Amino acid sequence: MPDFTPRVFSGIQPSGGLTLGNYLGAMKRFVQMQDEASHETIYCMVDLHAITVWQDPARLHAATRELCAGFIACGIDPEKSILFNQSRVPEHAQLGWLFSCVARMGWMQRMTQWKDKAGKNAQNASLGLFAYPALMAADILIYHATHVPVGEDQKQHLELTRDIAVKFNNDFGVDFFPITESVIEGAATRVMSLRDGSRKMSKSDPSDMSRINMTDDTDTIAAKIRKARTDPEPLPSDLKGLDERPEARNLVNIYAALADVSAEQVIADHAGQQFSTFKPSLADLAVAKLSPISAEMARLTADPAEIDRLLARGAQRARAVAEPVLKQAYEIVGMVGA
Ligand code: AQP
Repeated sequence: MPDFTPRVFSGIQPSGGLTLGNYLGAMKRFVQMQDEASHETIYCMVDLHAITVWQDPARLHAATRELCAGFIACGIDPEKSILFNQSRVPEHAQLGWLFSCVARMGWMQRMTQWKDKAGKNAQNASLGLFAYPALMAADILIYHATHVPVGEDQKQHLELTRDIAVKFNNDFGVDFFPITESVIEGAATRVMSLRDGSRKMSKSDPSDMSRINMTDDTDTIAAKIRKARTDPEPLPSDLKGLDERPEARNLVNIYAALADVSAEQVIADHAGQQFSTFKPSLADLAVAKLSPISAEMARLTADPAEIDRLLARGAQRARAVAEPVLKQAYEIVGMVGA
């Protein structure tokens, strides 16, 4: 394998508003990785992924701009990182097609996200939803990215990205695509729904009470935490005591991730507390951490022309990396005129 330039890529779908799950599971790590000097960082609003399930066009347009504001408000600096929306860089879809021809149907059928999202009605799901992981592999490999920070739910897709890179390299006898590492780290790599501790917090959950949106105001955040489902027991004195208590475990993890401490530390500090005491502390912490971000998002969203300018500039920088990689991939595959 050649030495690949250390490069970080990740994306978020503008399929709704940014949630606390996206923030703690992905965005916080994006910002840390941006601020480490050892690699370049490329972050993307993956609008082509969002339309694998129906999106209202006007809503998608607004959500993409709002997500861009979210990236910046959380600490992504569009000068340090390349920040853009996926559809503006056509090389993603072009490499995605090559990967649709490399990946196998059986691989896609095993994806738990496909099974969850298509549900019992798989015959009616879009072909794009089925092929989602091939396009995701292209998002990553079009930049020869070596590291991808994601939440726990994306682990399987990252493994598939590695399988696609290996198969492409083997099929064509090249060492062209890197074998990308996933970076799944932090106290909240899987933030669960506030209404059901067995489901992940999700932008597209029909219940708004299941999630904290990064644009929720102070009262809404406090009300959602107060009404979060829990059990009647107080907090235990060690982490093992949370083993069969998914909702309690979730609130402890959220507290830990927001406070930048370990879950063990949260338990040590709050052992024996009833949720009537713990929830208000968590609500205060969440408001203190999230309010400045939502205020900054509102400020940035009020200037859509500036957001569009930043996205256009980001896409230009992204294409400068992506174009030569696609050209070489086309040459490897045997396209005339590549
Ligand atoms: N609940 C979560 N906990 C931890 N990390 C999460 N991520 C998403 N939800 C959680 C991480 O956020 C990044 C962007 O995710 P995405 O928008 O591309 O898609 P998703 O994982 O499908 O997120 P949603 O919110 O559930 O969107 P919808 O409802 O549209 O499907 C990823 O790194 C993801 O791991």
